[in-house]
Amino acid sequence: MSDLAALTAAVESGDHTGAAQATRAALDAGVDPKAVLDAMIGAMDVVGRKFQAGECFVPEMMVSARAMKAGTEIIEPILAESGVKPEYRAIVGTVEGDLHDIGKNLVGMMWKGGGLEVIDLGVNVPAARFVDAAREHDAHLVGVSALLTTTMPNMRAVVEAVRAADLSAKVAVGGAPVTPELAVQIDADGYADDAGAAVDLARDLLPR
Ligand code: B1M
Repeated sequence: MSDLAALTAAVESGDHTGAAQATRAALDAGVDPKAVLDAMIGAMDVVGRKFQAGECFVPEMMVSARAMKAGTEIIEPILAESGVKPEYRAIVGTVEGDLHDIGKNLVGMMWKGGGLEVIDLGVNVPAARFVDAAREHDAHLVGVSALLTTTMPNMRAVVEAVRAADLSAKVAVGGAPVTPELAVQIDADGYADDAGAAVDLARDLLPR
């Protein structure tokens, strides 16, 4: 079995030790860190489809998420190695009511890799906390993630709170159920489909 296949299998089965070992083995073998990340994202997709089909349940999703984290913790410093002092600051968080953090963590990781300083507020973040943090850190960008159709509308409150506070920070949104149309409807400054696209979006939104 190739290292990437072993990694996929480890994330799917929730084997965090195996995921860490396979990640290290793939990197040692010279596999591109982005390909390693993509293998884990693909595995989480499989877990999500199984959950939807009633073939696995919340505990299985949790152990898979833990296995993916074991892999991403190894990749993060490599992706973040830019050696350049960050010119811009970004706040990231998962919207209020939502506990999913893997996608948000990846966006934060990729933004760091793209040269931004990133302040991660975690999950279940109320709109007022995004605003307080953006003000406190004089942030240029606020990134909001949502994974549930039920919490996605809470992103509107973040956009509104940022505008009401008269902050100049741009607001970027994303997450599996979020669409470019929704981003326009809630007056966000931009939408990105995945963590790679979030880097391009940040470059578009921030002045050079
Ligand atoms: Co949850 N869950 N979950 N879950 N979970 C989903 C999202 C779901 C689609 C599964 C399914 O039914 N197929 C479904 C939502 C259905 C819906 O709303 N329509 C669901 C559900 C229902 C639930 C619960 C309600 C289940 C329950 O309790 N009955 C519950 C809700 C808890 C809550 O939040 N209040 C719940 C709980 C959980 C766990 C805690 C067990 C666990 C999360 C653990 C964790 O995050 N630490 C979990 C997991 C793991 C998933 C799935 C399987 C995987 C999510 C994930 O991490 N994907 C998920 C199914 C799926 O998405 N396939 C599912 C990998 C990650 C890399 O992708 O987060 O989409 P994603 O991020 C992507 C892009 O979306 C984008 O970039 C990333 C990729 O590069 N992106 C951004 C994300 N944020 C961005 C921000 C940006 C730009 C891009 O700009 C700022």
